[in-house]
Amino acid sequence: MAGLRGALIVLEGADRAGKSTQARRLVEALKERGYRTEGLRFPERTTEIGQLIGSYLEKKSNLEDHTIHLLFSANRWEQVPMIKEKLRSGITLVVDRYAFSGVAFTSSKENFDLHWCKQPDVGLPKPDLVLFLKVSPEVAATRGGFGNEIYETNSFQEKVAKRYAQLMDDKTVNWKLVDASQDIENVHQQLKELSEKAIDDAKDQPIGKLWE
Ligand code: Z5A
Ligand code: MG
Repeated sequence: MAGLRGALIVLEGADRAGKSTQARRLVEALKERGYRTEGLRFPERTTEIGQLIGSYLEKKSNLEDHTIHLLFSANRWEQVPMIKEKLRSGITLVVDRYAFSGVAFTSSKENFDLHWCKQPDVGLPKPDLVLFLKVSPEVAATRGGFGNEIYETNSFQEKVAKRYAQLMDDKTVNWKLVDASQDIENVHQQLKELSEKAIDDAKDQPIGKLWE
């Protein structure tokens, strides 16, 4: 409908929680229900900045910890004009990881605090809904082992889980926790329901600014 904007819907959660699987299914289901919907992911590895990030994650290059944090954030900011344009034209965006991943991962490193980590992402388009897929490390382990990327170790992922929990205490963000240890279809149905409500709630609201 002309004049009504789309919603910004983000999926977050631990390694192998099913974010990418669910993001794909959600985009398709929302389209079938008649919502103009597109998917995005972060990191977006195809841009010049994204290629630097990809090389770091694959351990092909080493980047200083503040530097890689800022590159992850820059990789989001470079997409902001496109994100705003799509939302304003009525397209709903389903995003696989966003600033919350950025903060949870870097702040799990030595000598980084949550406050510093949030600053580069302050003012990004604020998600209308953040779906947190919660899964225990034991259940995640049944979905295959870790890959070979830099953060894929048990000890680091445990720290990340604690940082996510701290971020979820922030009630200015519309977090919805979903039990992602259920089967794919059950999780999908819940995400679809929550998303349709968010689309309806957001359609005549201005786009917010994250952490401002
Ligand atoms: N990172 C960062 O440091 N800073 C940032 O700002 C950002 C990211 C944005 C790359 O991310 C890394 O970058 C990541 C965070 C960091 N490091 N780590 N870890 P990525 O998004 O590219 O990571 P990934 O490789 O896609 O993995 P993932 O996202 O952790 O997995 P997932 O998307 O949540 O899971 P999936 O691929 O959908 O599913 C995993 C498997 O489980 C697959 O075989 C599915 O078929 C299966 N699956 C899924 N759901 C189920 C259910 N419900 N039951 C049974 N099996 C299931
Ligand atoms: Mg994924």
